[in-house]
Amino acid sequence: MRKAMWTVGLAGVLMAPAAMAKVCAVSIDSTDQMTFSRSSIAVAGDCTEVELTLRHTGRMAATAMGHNWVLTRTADYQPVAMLGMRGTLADSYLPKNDARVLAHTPVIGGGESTKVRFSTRGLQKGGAYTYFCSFPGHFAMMKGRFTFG
Ligand SMILES: [Cu+2]
Repeated sequence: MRKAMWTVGLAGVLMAPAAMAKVCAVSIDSTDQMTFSRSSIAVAGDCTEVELTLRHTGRMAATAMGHNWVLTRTADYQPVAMLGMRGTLADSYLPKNDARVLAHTPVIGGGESTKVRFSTRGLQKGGAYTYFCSFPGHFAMMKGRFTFG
């Protein structure tokens, strides 16, 4: 009897973190016209993780009109994008191991889709964030405001 009660109690404790986790799905499209389908993404403050899906609805190859989705603080967006221009396709046109890159997908071409899942733990509620495409030359047109909370 005592053992059975202990088991029930432990199960309750183990389930608690799972009950609090909330994965919020967001999606955005990108095109052969060098555009994103939306200019802002808002994630609710109770989301513990974000699962972002990026689709490329065009037909052009990743080497010619590749797109990715990169999240940084708004203050970091231009410096990171500038460094990305010197990067390679294999590195998703991003500086390696740069903590300013909060989340990113790989670069995809027309007809492809990709996902990135990231924790909101490092995000500040009400902070200023920008998402953009780091393919060289795209960041000025392909960007948007990301808000959390
Ligand atoms: Cu792009």
